[in-house]
Amino acid sequence: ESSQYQTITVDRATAPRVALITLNRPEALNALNAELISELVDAATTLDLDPDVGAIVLTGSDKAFAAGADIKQMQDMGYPQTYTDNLFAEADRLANLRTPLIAAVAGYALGGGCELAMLCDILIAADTAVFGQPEIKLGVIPGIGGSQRLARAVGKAVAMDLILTGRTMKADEAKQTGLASRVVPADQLLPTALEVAQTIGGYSKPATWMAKEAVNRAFETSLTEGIRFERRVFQAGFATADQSEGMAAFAEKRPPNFTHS
Ligand code: CO8
Repeated sequence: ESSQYQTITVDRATAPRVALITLNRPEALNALNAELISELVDAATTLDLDPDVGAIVLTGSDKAFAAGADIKQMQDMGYPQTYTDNLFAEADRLANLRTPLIAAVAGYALGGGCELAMLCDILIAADTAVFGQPEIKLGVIPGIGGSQRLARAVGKAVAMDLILTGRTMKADEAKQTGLASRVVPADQLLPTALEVAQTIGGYSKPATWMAKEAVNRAFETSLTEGIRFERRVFQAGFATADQSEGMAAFAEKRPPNFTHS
């Protein structure tokens, strides 16, 4: 299945209802070029429509999740080309997937690499992870949502500090500031991320999609509107077979048999 791609691999056999996407441009520390973004969007949007996929893990190598957008590909570009190509706008489609997406980050997650990790719903870091938005050192600024998502994830002071100085932060600071939800030893990164994905994939698919949609709403609207939205989606959950099954299973003291419907 993964053979159709040059810059990523896709593995469906790691755990039930889980898909693993691995960035695979080792010669450039997984720097994001147009081809990689296209392939990643193609793979992820295909998996998003697959009824047998309940969660997607996105990872890189031990050395780098991704060391940024591909600087060599960008260096000779001018404004007309970045504008008409809408450089990296395709990546926004990853944020619109409905399937939960888990970033498993080891090594460098810099610039576009950090932004790609922040596009995901859950970020799990190896103790080797290094995060940063060093674009300022190249004379530019983040361009795949970094200024917005980092500020929402860690707050204004830390986001300004990272984006204006270009300094990096290690896994422990990422955990402490709320960018990462967990930090694990490097050899536990993939097992942990796959286990999290398998757990999510085992729950009712409509429920996990609704939960993700509701949390994301918190970043798009007022508290009152967000709560109103949550209540409607919560109530809609009572139209699913999985709600009847989940609650019956609890009452009958047995594991639920979700049909993802
Ligand atoms: N782009 C292209 N090639 C890269 C990149 C990159 N971002 N990062 C590393 N590489 C390449 C290196 O050039 C090198 O290639 P070669 O072997 O041919 O010389 C190879 O990967 C290995 O890298 P290093 O030899 O540098 O490895 P080190 O272990 O010495 O250093 C670092 C690792 C510290 C990660 C270093 O590679 C580095 O600083 N990389 C650049 C990090 C960076 O600045 N990232 C931000 C990029 S800008 C960005 O992401 C903007 C996003 C939004 C753009 C929107 C535009 C409109």
